[in-house]
Amino acid sequence: MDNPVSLRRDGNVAIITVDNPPVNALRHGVRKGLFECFTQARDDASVEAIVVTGAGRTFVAGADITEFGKPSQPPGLMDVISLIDDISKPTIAAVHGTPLGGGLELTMGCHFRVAAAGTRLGLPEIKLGLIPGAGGTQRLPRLVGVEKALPMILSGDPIPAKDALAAGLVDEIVEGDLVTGAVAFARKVLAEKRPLTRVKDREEKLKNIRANPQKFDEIVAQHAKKTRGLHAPAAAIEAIRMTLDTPIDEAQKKERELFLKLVVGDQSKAQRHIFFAEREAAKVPGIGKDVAPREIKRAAVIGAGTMGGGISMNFANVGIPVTIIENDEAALKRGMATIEKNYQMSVQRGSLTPENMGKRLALFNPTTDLNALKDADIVIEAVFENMPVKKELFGKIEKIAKKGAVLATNTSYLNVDEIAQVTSRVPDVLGMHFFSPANVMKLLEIVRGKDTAPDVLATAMAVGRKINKVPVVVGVCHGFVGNRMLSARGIEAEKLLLEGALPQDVDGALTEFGFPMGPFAMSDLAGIDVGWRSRKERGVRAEIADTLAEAGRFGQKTGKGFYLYEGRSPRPDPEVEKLIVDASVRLGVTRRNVSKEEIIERLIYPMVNEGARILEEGIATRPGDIDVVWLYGYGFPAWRGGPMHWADTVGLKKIRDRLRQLARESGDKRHEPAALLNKLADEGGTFADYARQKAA
Ligand code: 3H9
Repeated sequence: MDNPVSLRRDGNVAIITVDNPPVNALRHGVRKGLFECFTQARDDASVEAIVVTGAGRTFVAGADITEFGKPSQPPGLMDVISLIDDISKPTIAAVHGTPLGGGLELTMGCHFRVAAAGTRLGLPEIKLGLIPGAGGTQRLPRLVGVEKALPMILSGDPIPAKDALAAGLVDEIVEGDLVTGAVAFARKVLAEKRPLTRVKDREEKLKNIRANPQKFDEIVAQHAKKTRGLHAPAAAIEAIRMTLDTPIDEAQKKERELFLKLVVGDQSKAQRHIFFAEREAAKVPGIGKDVAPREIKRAAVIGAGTMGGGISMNFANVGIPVTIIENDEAALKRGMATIEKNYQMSVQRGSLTPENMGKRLALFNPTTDLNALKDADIVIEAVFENMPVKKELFGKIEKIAKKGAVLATNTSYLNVDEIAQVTSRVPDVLGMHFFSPANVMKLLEIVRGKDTAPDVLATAMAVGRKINKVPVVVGVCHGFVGNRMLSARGIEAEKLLLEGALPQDVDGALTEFGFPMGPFAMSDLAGIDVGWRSRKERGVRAEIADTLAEAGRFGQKTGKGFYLYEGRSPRPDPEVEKLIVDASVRLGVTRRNVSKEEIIERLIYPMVNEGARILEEGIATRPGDIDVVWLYGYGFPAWRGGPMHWADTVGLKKIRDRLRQLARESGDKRHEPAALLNKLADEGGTFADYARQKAA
């Protein structure tokens, strides 16, 4: 029997418990159960107060996201809240874990809120391309004021219970058993005959802003930063603005309309896709819950350069001691100085206390002695990207590392199986590919070797989560998922320059699309010399990038690359334009106007094609995994859902046909559509269909 909400009694107090694992989401059965239980408690004359709480790890964490886009079944959450609103007995929400979204809205329908210590409360709808749709935009400002509510709603970030108490969002923090504390609180309210003011009637915290409505725009200006191209933040601001002058019932209706418009929109669909894709990516075929990860108490990172330094910071940040190893003292010193500087910057920004900086630095063991890795449970190699160098190093590592240690390489392109082969413990070896800056970027590609042991893979996944990364398992191939697709994009970007576009045209089209930066600005940031060296090794040439590198224009670090730099901001350079035009002439290419639309098609369709090949070859498990890689590793806009989801919205037939045309016109075989893309295009299918069929 579907009975996710129950009612029990503690004397004169009714206790309503939501029990809908894992996060007590408000699916239809829960809303119905809440409606029935509140009605029953309201109508029972022997009940004098009502407590609502959640079983398991959290109070209600929001609406059930899987129900969005399906026909809604009454009662809606707003019906439940309206019912509670009209109850004249004290109603108390007793919350723990993460009361979020609709869950927090439910609590704001009650007269009072008590929270367990450690609770985090928030309205994260914005992260799903939505706004709170059950009164949140009206009630939160009434409880905490617009100054606090607006940033909470626009960021979607939850706040800890003690801040919620200080702000007036909760009335008491309960130490010890939550429900016992809530019942005691209810009795106190009854004994003291506290007035039962509904949240919807509280106007106190709005008085100030209503008297100075121009302050609203000042608050908006402080917080509405990264909203370019996004619909939800604008809607949230519009809804919150109504607290200034619109009666709450009318404002809630309008809020609902805004919510419903967003829910059917492409942006929210894309962001919901990412929410689930990220969680799916954590599930690795063949690695069930029965595969226990190995215990990781100490880490060692070899290489104190930009990557090694960033990687080791991740460990220290979560309290894991890390040995960082370099060849010589000078390089080690430089590496440690950079790490210290990075922490210092966090202290200056206020995101880290000097005390915690000290604690983190104390976890580092910098050394030039490779033998120091002998105590590490995980060893991550982050040295120069060169196969012979890595092989030689792994030969040494395996002689020193303790039995059972996970041996990882941070290679971004090389064959992990080949590296593993030089050791006598192939199953312990895998790739852990971090993205620069490694202490900031969320993505972690975990490269599963042909013979990597299941528990080694499970360990890498667990470590990834522990150090706050989004781990995605990928297979062995040149560049794995992210860089392999990036290279497809890079080749086209170069071609576009030769055909008529300038770096600022290409980068401009991509930033307008939603990327934080385009390929040429990115190249300047990473250093043009990096790709140049690797191409030289492989005997390939990128005409323009290589000409720039040969002229000593390495990008930001030399003040010149595809752009000119004063500080970090790029400026188009007439010299580069001349160099590009000369290259076109030299190669006999007639320059023409290249439209923004063509730039997007030429850059992203080949990525989609490469993504389809990656799926065919089993390098990625699901299209959603590829989307997660591109979102967290390369800044693909979340509201477009990643390249594969975006391709579905464009239409796979359209993409396939355009790729065919490109292949014909350019003679470039890489544009020939992948078999999977052809099949789906012929069937009128999508990558989402493919994912569903594969999962079934
Ligand atoms: C909303 O409330 C709109 C209202 O304003 C208006 C309504 C009218 N629904 O993340 P985890 C699943 S919008 C359905 O791994 P954690 C999740 O997919 C909603 N499913 O755990 C996963 O499934 P699986 C506002 C959900 O401990 C499992 O639960 N609320 C939902 O790391 C465990 O999740 C939010 O946006 C959901 N709402 O983190 C909160 N939430 O095991 C979204 C989770 O099959 N949720 N699942 O892969 C979260 O932020 C995190 O899940 C949470 C727990 C912090 C709660």
